[in-house]
Amino acid sequence: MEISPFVLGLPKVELHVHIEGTLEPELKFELAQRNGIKLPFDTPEQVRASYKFDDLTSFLDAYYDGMSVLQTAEDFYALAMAYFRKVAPQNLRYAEIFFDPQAHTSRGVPFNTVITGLRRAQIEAEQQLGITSALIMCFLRDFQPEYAMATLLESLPYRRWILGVGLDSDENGNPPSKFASVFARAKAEGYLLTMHCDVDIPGSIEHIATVIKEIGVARIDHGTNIVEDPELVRLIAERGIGLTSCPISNTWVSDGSKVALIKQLAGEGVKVTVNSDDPAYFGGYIAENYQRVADEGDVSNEFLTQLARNAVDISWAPAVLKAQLR
Ligand code: ES4
Ligand code: ZN
Repeated sequence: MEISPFVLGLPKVELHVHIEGTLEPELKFELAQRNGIKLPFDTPEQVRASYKFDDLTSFLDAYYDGMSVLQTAEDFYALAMAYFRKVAPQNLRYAEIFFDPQAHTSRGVPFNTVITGLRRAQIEAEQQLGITSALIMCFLRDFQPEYAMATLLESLPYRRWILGVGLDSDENGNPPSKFASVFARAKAEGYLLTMHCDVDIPGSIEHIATVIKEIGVARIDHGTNIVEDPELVRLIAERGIGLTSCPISNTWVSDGSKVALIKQLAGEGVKVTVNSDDPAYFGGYIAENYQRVADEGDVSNEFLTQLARNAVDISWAPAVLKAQLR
């Protein structure tokens, strides 16, 4: 994909990227070698060729399998540093980055290992690349809420390094209501709240209503099918609850890019944003996702600027930083 000079130069904010989803095949091989792990592929090209997803399940299988190479704090540092180096030339200024601690603690990698590695990369990226970032801890919704609660309690000593909490993984059969008490506790502990509401899944619109009216989230990850309920659209526009849409990701795990819905929602006053989700798996970082909107949506540069501005507005950056990002 050709990135236009305008898209490349646009100062960007990323609000929906899973750090584990930035693991490129080359780094996967390097870490496997370092840790003495045998991968079921011979080359990074073979790994990349295997990334052909028909749905969320086929993606999540590859995503969780790939994480086996992440063992030490050094590995998590390398993962995050590679991400920052990749997006620095795309003029990424600020990122709120998801991480999935349970995808690691469930296979015996301590929480402390994960977060100290990521944290070191964040500090270095700020000093060396001028990218400020924050972490959002995601709970895996296909595990029991008790495990999410235990993870929440385990995170408390690292409270100052974590801005908020989210909910990801397979939403089918795992509605937001299942995690209401975990999110209530997270809120009481001072965490900001967001949740994935995937598009094109059964019950999605009810899930969106729950996260807005009962959980009280500040943002919704994906959620563009909120258009099905104009009353909810009005509500989020009024409250400034933003959406973090991921066009290229949506082409792989849902029914299309949702660029038309991004345009519609922006037109209705919703703070909708463009993000990358799992760029190493879906083949597009932040700039490629903006370019996808530009190419498919036939939109003006002013519109793209508005999307970037929306991301600053709905970000959880401190006011001083927000002012700089604008
Ligand atoms: C994810 Cl695309 C997607 N959907 C749900 N959970 C996820 N975690 C990482 N990528
Ligand atoms: Zn996501």
